[in-house]
Amino acid sequence: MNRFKPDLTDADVTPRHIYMNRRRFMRATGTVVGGSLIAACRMPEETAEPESVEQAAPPAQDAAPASNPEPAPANPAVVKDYASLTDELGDPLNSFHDISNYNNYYEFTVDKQRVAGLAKDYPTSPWTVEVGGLVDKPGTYTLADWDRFPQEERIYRLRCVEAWSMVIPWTGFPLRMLLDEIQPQSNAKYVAFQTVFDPERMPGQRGGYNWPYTEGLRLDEAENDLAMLVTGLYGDPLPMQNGAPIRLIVPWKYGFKSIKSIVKIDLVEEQPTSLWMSAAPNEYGFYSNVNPNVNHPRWSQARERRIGENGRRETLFLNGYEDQVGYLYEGMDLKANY
Ligand SMILES: Nc1nc2c(c(=O)[nH]1)N[C@H]1C(S)=C(S)[C@@H](COP(=O)(O)O)O[C@H]1N2
Ligand SMILES: [Mo]
Repeated sequence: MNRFKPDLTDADVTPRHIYMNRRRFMRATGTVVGGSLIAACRMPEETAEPESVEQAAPPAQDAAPASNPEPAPANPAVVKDYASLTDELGDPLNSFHDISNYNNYYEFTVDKQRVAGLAKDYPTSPWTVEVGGLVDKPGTYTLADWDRFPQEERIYRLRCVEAWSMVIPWTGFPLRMLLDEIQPQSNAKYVAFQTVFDPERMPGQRGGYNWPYTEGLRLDEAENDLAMLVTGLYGDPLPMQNGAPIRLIVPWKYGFKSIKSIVKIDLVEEQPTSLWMSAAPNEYGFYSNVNPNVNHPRWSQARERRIGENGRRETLFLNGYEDQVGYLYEGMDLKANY
């Protein structure tokens, strides 16, 4: 059985294509942005590292040739210079390339660098999500239904239980908005999620685990504003490898809680058992909050490798979102409730 392994060797460092996102920007605008300014957004102590030097000098071939300008976008107002954005802690975004080519999606393969190739042709339309359980207004949601919710972009850190992390600009809406619409009944205590089950097209589902992939949140966690249903990445529709057409993002929990390609959402009374809880109950609990003080039985969670960086950085309690979600765990023993 394949289980998460700590991602701590240099052998699996993703090839960095730091400027892919910038190229997309330039393609859209036909202009070259001030690439050398971008490194200034990085934290000062990192500027001496080779990687930052590399960032300060974008490769020449990345610039659009002046003699061959590409058409301006239909709506220039929506074009963003993602390369200049940071999270609220001041750290730059990971590139679109890294975010969409280094994925955990065990339904396809356990090889993070092969997921994109295997997932890219998966049909994501039409797609329905059955929403029900202990609610007053259950329903079958189609892709068009998600457009009814006001979409916003949020930059979140994603911290995998394997001890790597990225900074990612997602598009979507708070899960709370869906919950408000379906009206949970008073005995509903948890939200249970399920990924599509399709072993013909998803080779990973032909064995190994208790498929389909399932996850769950306590209702008050699900109602927290940070919990998002996500339909986009870098301003574009979500790629399949990132969980198209709709996935959960709960940025204060280990990445595996952020279940992809959802087909079912149920309000339930009992705490749901996730795929990872059933695979290795001593290693993966229901809460799975990012916590540098509670180690995985097989490795430390104190530090992490930010994809695209050398070295390690300290892992932050609740992945740096304690101010927003700390109240959910007041008085709880987070070692016992791992
Ligand atoms: N259905 C499903 N959802 C999943 C996974 C998976 O294998 N299957 N992997 C999880 C893990 S371990 C992580 S770290 C994140 C990765 O999301 P990303 O590929 O968009 O970065 O997705 C999570 N959601
Ligand atoms: Mo993960």
